[in-house]
Amino acid sequence: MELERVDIASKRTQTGVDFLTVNPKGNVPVLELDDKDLLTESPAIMQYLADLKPECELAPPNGTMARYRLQEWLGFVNSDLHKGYSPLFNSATPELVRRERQGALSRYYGLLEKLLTTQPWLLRERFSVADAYLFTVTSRAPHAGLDISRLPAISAFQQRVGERPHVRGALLAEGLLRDWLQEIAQQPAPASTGQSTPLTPTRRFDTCHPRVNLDKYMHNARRNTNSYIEAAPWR
Ligand SMILES: N[C@@H](CCC(=O)N[C@@H](CS)C(=O)NCC(=O)O)C(=O)O
Repeated sequence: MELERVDIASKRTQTGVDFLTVNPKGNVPVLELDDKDLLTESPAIMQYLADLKPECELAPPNGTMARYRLQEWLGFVNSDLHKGYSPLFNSATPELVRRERQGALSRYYGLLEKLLTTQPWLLRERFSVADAYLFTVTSRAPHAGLDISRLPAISAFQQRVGERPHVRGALLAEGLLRDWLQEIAQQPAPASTGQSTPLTPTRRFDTCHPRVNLDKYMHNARRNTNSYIEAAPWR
């Protein structure tokens, strides 16, 4: 899988392409398939990727009630949370609108706080792409004037997702864990045991404060996600 970054403001990709010729809607993410077909809209992209690797169980099988539950959550995270944040990152947004948006998001997070006090994941015992999506949008909270540190279940959820090796791998691949890597590099080398040392950090990193905003990137992926996963050093 290749990644191509997009500057949202200028609508230019890192290779100089006018992004509006790729996605006339002007939004990231976009998934480009081997046959050059393009898929847009986060919930569709996430389900497509999950279905490419059903053995990873990141989405319940199509046609089951659990799959509709997943779509219910993806719809909520997409239209109520994700798009709820958008005006908070626009300097032209009037203060009244900003406060209204923050209020709506706080109310939604209050509901999620209650839910995540009784179950670890949105689909109860099963981690899914909806959790990954919730994690990503919630990482923006501190940058949008929302204090989620007073919500212990949400904070624990962020930590739980952020500690998953493949989530770390994805953040690393996106260049979002620079500070964490510097921290690791400054630690004394572990005594040699003759075995290779797994890339397992001993410290918690703060997933709520990404140094780079994920939204600046267009995810321009090839159908063969194997190469991306297999080349990853964190496996
Ligand atoms: N409905 C789209 C919305 C995605 C979206 O809003 N992306 C934002 C970044 S988080 C974007 O590209 N905004 C373009 C802009 O602000 O001009 C989806 O779910 O993929």
